[in-house]
Amino acid sequence: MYDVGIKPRESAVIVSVTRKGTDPIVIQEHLDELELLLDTAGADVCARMYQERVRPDVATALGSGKVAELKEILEESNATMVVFDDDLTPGQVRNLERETKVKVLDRCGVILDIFASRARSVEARTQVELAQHEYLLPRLTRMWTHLSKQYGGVGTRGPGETQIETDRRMFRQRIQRLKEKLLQVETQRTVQRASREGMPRFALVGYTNAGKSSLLKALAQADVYIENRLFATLDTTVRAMQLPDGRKALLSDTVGFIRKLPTQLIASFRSTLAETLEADVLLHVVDASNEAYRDHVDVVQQTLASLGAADVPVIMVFNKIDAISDRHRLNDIELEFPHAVFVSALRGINVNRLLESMCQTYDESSNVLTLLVSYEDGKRQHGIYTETNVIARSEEADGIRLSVRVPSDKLSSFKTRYADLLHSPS
Ligand SMILES: Nc1nc2c(ncn2[C@@H]2O[C@H](COP(=O)(O)OP(=O)(O)OP(=O)(O)O)[C@@H](O)[C@H]2O)c(=O)[nH]1
Ligand SMILES: [Mg+2]
Repeated sequence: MYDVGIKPRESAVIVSVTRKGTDPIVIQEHLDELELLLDTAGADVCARMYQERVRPDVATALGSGKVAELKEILEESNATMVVFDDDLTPGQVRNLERETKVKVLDRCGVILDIFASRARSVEARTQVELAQHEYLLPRLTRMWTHLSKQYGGVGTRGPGETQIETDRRMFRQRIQRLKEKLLQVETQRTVQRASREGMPRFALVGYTNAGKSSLLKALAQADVYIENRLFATLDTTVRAMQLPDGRKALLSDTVGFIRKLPTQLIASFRSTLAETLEADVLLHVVDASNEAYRDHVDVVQQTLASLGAADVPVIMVFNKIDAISDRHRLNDIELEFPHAVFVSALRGINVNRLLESMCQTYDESSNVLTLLVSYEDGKRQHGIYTETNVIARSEEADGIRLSVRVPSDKLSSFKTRYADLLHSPS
């Protein structure tokens, strides 16, 4: 895979260009998060700066005065790169690099770097590599200038246009091949998925580091990777678990979301996410101890909507309540989210209450039908058992009465095919 640019324990200056009138607290929160991202990528932050502008400068994002200030900061520090919290155009990166003589990255570049170093499974690696190629394609000039700097020393000119054209062609071919490879993996997954049908399915979603994997561990007693870093999880994990009434269910844990998650990443992770989002109920996990929890909730809701999952029933789960000392904070959240469940995955607080809520939400949200099938019709009995979740069965004079739960996406087709057996619940 390509290295977007960060070497372990480099030092960076971070920059934010914001619209006029942005709340300074919000700016600092965003820069805090960028600092955390850089820490995860392996770099330290030695200085931060921001500028409010009506709109970012077309050539250098920052105004010329601020660029001069940035150069001074760079001279006085040992920083080897500048990282912008905002998306930069390839042109802005080039101009800024020429001015500052250090590497210039944007937030997307950093997130891609983290994903690249953390992806483990073949699928995640392919997805990340695809996203990187899509991101780098318009920026190839810059990358090659980097390479020539790295290998040819400062001052060497970038490669000629012919070289860049050849590389662009190579990138396009590679993108094509990666897309084909992903399609193959997806087909395999559809086959695996079919064998899991019928069980209630829950999916953990939420901002990165909210505690999704910790909840998977608490709910399904699964041994999963948990770390106080962003994007600890990149591969989707599905675990079987037991609901309080004894039913078996499936619970999945997947990659977390973040503000400005690169569109290239959302696009290439779409199929993994789509599988997760086909769940009957989503558990939206929020780190209630984070000052910016409200923004996190918005980001996750927007991301879910952009993935077409806005209509899936959701349980709001506010996690890390053990780490909140301010009782008012909890009261505020309770007022705004009256149906939310407050838990601590780490301490096991209220896990049982969450399990109850999962049962209840699933039952309320799913579609229960009653069917009467004749004793002789073994074929259709078999069909019903494979396609639905049978909740109750009673043998009666005129046939077998079955109460079944049908996944929402299959409901209308199921009703059409079994119309003659449908019975109003008695
Ligand atoms: N105090 C406290 N810390 C928690 C709790 N739940 C999780 N954590 C910590 O929060 C950090 C992140 O937990 P994870 O479970 O890895 O979070 P995640 O949502 O899976 O994060 P990503 O996979 O990186 O998106 C870890 O250091 C956990 O130990 C909790 O209830 N209380
Ligand atoms: Mg995780």
